[in-house]
Order: sequence, then structure tokens, then C-alpha cells
Amino acid sequence: MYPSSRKDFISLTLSDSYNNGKHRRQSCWRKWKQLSRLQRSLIFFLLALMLILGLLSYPSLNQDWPVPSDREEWLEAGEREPEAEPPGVRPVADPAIRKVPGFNKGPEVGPPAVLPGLLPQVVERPQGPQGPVPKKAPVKLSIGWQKRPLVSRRGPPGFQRWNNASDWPLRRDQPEQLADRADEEEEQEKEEKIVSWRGAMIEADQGTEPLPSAGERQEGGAALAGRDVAAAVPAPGIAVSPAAVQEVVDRPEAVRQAFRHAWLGYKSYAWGHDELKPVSKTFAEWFGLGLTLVDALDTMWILGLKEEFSEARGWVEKDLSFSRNVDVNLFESTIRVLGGLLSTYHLTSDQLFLEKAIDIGSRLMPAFNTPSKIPYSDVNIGKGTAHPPRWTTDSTVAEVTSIQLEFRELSRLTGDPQYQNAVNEVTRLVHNLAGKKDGLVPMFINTNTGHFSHKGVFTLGARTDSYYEYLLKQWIQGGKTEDSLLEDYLHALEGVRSHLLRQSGPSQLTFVGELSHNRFNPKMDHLVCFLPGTLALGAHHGLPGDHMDLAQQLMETCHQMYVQMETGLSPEIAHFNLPPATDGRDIHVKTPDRHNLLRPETVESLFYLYRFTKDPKYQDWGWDILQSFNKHTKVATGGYTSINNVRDPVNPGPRDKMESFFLGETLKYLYLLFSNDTELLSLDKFVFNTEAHPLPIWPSPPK
Ligand code: DMJ
Repeated sequence: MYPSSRKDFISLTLSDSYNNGKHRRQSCWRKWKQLSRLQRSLIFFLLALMLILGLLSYPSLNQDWPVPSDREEWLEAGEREPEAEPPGVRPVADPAIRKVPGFNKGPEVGPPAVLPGLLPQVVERPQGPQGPVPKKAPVKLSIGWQKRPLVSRRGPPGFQRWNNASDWPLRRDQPEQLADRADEEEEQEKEEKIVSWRGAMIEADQGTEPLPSAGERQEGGAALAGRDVAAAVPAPGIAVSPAAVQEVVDRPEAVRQAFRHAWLGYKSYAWGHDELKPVSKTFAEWFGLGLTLVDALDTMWILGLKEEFSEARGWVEKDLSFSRNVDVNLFESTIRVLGGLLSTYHLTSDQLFLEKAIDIGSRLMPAFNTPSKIPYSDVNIGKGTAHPPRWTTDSTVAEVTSIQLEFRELSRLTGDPQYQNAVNEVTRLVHNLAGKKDGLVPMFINTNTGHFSHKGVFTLGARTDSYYEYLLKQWIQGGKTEDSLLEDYLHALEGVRSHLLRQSGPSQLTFVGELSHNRFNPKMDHLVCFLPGTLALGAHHGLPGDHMDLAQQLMETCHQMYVQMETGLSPEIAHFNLPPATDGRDIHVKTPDRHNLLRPETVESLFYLYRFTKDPKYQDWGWDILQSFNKHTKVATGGYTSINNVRDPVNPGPRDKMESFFLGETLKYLYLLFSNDTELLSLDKFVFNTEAHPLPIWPSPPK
């Protein structure tokens, strides 16, 4: 009998369900006994060695696996305050953002690879929401010294954070999962940095420059804008509470960064030309007048970008010549070039800009030599000749009625009445013209007869928009003394209320549609989003309070035109659902209308609404728009591009064009929106032309 002691054998039992365990243990024991003493010692030695190595390697395993910092995740989500740290949380030692795989799981994450010539397959979030996209909370940026600002994600932060079981904090006993996540994390980081479209590099998140120190900001900011710093920037290493982190968002600085990025592209690939083509890294010429540079002059001044401004001034001084055999569009060159030069002159008191303004202004005057005094659309500024477009003798109503602020100001500055006489005559003619519908004007006017043509279509969008804007703004410019301008403005608003204003279903969004031969068309151009701002400006200058009510309702609608799109950017044209027929959506976008040209109208109106109400939601809405521009239109090598499809965040389709108004208007209005300094271009002292160039309100009425 062999007393069997359990201590005397090595049990290899693997589970309780093991069959015939007793026989196997006996046979093991027999085999063990058959081994020589040397063999047994060797086995003992190997086992001991394995045990020691195992113990030694445990701490390093523990350190090396990339256990995600949950606090970082919270900061990134930016919305929730952790009540207590969940298991696995470590304090943030390094503020650099670490993407936690799993946030974008499910339909939000796709393969990161971009094969040459192929469009990316990345799907960041589901397309085609069946109903209105839930209102997005404002994105909070984090502390100032971070290398990469936090990435904005849409949808409730709760979903982003813990949307499935695998998103819960990992434990040390899940090494495989951790390894997978480390790989995913790396891939995802690459993917979020760069989305490649046919070889073009488009940054998927916003700027990568660190936010500057408070000192640098003051240094970089203009005297006018230096008071916009949102919060102090803590020094590296100083602990910051999540609440404090959320406050440290320097939005004006984020606009400066966006401007610098746009300027980088322009300077690198389009210097002195009209427009940047940021994807192909070249330029487009329209008039050959350095359109982007001239349009952006006052923006640089207002944003305090001294270096950039001074370079641009140098170009204006040495290279900007209007003595060229080139056809320019009267309206576009007036609002962008003449307007830009006049406002820069007012901001800087630099005579150079006034001289250039007089030069271009006088070269545009031949446009008014028409049988009717309604100007032609095109002028050859070198030859001094003017003509209508080849296919018609019509001009666009908005174009002939939205050059008045600039030419009137030119007369005031020079003492030469020819400019204001020419444009005032156009205003007088249009004021007296038959063919309006309760103050609403048709889209075309004939330069021979001086009558409206193509009557029957009434819109506040393309071809008439700034007619309405300039009625009010000229009245303000002239010290609110020119009654016929106010009369026409108020009359037109009655027309809007009677014929164009409706509410959509199901959410009752107030919108301005169109009337086409007495049929209502529930179509609204993004261009119409200038109207909330103009209405608010009128109310500020003493017009009835219900103008402000309507302004706020329309502002909400324009906001919805952004937030209901998958990219967070508005289409060029929206169609509204009229009740009772409803499929659950207020806004539809037709395929040809899905583009976004980086237009300013919504941020322009947000600026006015914020100035007059101080409601921070308007700043937050503008902030979301800036984030969306950064996410979907920013080109890594410099510049921003207009896009083809606001409903496709995977491939928005770059159009390879940065319009000059992105720098002249969109970024300027964003900056002014985020500034809390109401004396910065006070709306009691300045009136902005339709290209966002501020001109002074006259101290005394016109003669
Ligand atoms: C700008 O040139 C002006 O704002 C104009 O009044 C309308 N079109 C663009 C911006 O969208």
C-alpha cells in the first residue's frame, strides 16, 4: 500500500469534469517515479524559473498596456462632470488628447485607409437622420497648452462615452482587448487627423497650433480686440478642474487661428491672385485684382494680425493696379474691392487705401452710362467701357441697388458728388418703379428701359437679397433722415409677411419662401439668412419690436439649416416641409442644392443677434459652425474649401475653392460674434456693407 499524499504529486487537473481523473493521476505519479533524480531536479528548476520570470514581468505588463485615462475621455466629451472616478482612472499627467477606441464604434468608425485615388470609406456617424438632429451642446475646448484641441463629436456625450459594453474602462486582465484597442486607437488617431480626398489632405479636426499664452494673445491682438481673451491659460503642470477646463475657450483666438490657416494657403499658392484653390494648390482668377487679399484687409486689422496685414499692405502699395484691360463685375468689385479699401482706410487712416479706393471707384463709373441710368453689370476698368452680359440687356436688381453705401461714402470722403449722384439716381428710379408686389421687387431690371423684367418671381434670396438690406443700411448711414428708404424697407417687410413667410412642419420653423407667378414655393436660399441680422439691426435703430421677434424666429431656422445636416453645415438652398404633409423632417435638400460655399449670412446674423440680446446661445451656435468648417472644409496644406455635399460627412466633396468672402466676411463676423466688446465696431457708429466692410454712420445728414 502506498499511502497517497496529495502533497506528493503534481496535479495536472484542469477541470472537475475531467474523466477518469483518478487513473490519470496514478499514471502520472508512476511516470514521475520512473524519472531519474537529475530529470526531476531539472523539471523543478525550470518550473521555479518560470515562476520567477512571471512575477518579474507582472509590473511592466501593468505599466505598458495603454489603459485609457477616463478623465481625458470626460474632458473630451466636455459635458459631464464625473462624480467619482471610476475604476482604472488615473489623473491626467499629459494633457495631450488620447482617443479612446470604442467612442466611435458601430456605424461611426470605418477603415482608416485611403488608397490613392479612392475616396475614404470612413463613416463618422450615421447618415440621413430620419428626424431633426438633436440640438448639439456647445463644444468645449480644453486647456490652452494642449497641442491638439479637442475633437468635436456630435450626439449626446453619453452616447459617445459609453455607447456599448466594450466602452467601459478596461481592466488589466483584458490584455487582448487592450492590444486591439491600442491598434484601433492608433488607426483612429491617424484617421481623425487626416481625411484624404483624391490626394488632397483635409484635416478632420480643427487647428493644431497650441493656443498662445495670455501674453502672446495680447501681443497678437489688436488694440480693438485685445479684450477678448475668454479665460486665463494655466501653466503646464497646474491641476485644472474639469469645470475650469470648460471655461478656458478662447474663441476669438480660434478664429485668428482659422484665419491664419486660410492665409497660409492663400500666401503659399495664390498670393496676389483672386482666389485660392486649396486642394490643387493653385489659384483662380476672376478680375485679377487680388480679390481675397483686398477683401481680407480689414479683417486682418480687426483680428489684430499685424504681420499679415503689413505684408498685404505692401502688396497693395506695390502691386495693386487697376490700370488693366479687364472686365469686372460692377457689384462684386464695388462691395469687395471699393468697400474693402474704404473700410480699411477708416480703420487705419492710411491714405494709401483712400487713393486706391478713389482709383477703382472712378474706373467703375462708366457702368452708369446707360440709356436708363440703371448701370450695366460689367466694366472694363482699363478701357473705361461698360456693357451688359452677352446674353441680355438686363442687370440684376440686387446688383444695381447694393452699391450705394460705397459710392455715397466715396463722395463724402472726396467731396466729389458724381459717385453719390449716380447711385442715388438708381435708388430714386427703383423707388418709383411699377411692378413691385407690396414692396417686393422682381429679380431683373432692364438697362435700356429702366423697367423690371422677368416679373412674377419674388424672393429674398439670390438676385434681390441685398436690395432690402441696403434700404435699411443707407437709411442708417445717412443718419435716419432719408424717409423714402425707410418707407421702401417697411413696405417690403409687409410684402414678406403677406406673401413669403410661412411655418414648416413638424417643428414650426418660420421661414421665408418664394412666390413664383402667385404660387408659393417653400424654398429658402442660405443667402436669406442675412435677414435676421438686418431685422435686428432695424429694431436696434428704433423700428418696431416685432422686427426683433421675427429676427429671432428666423435665426432659429437658419441655425436648424446647419444642425440638421450631417456635416453641421448648411446647404446652399433648403426646402421646407409645409404642414400637414410631413415625413418627420422640416428641411429637405435637393441634390443640386447640397453645396456649401463657406458663406457668411448665418454667422453675420448671429453677430447682430448676439450684440443686441447678449444671449450666449448665439455665440454657441456660431462656435459649432466654426467647428464644422474646421472639420469638413479645412485643407491641411492651408486654406478652406467649399464643399459639394453637406449631407455626406465622409466625402463632402471639396470644390477646391476658397471664396474671398470667407476671409472678408465669414471669419470677421465669427470674430465679432465671439468678442464681448460692444465698442468693437459699435453698431451705433458703423454700418457694414453687404461684404462685411464697416463704413461710418455719417455724423451729419446727406445734402
Ligand atoms: C457676398 O459677396 C456678399 O455677402 C453678397 O451680398 C452675397 N454673396 C456673398 C456671400 O454669400
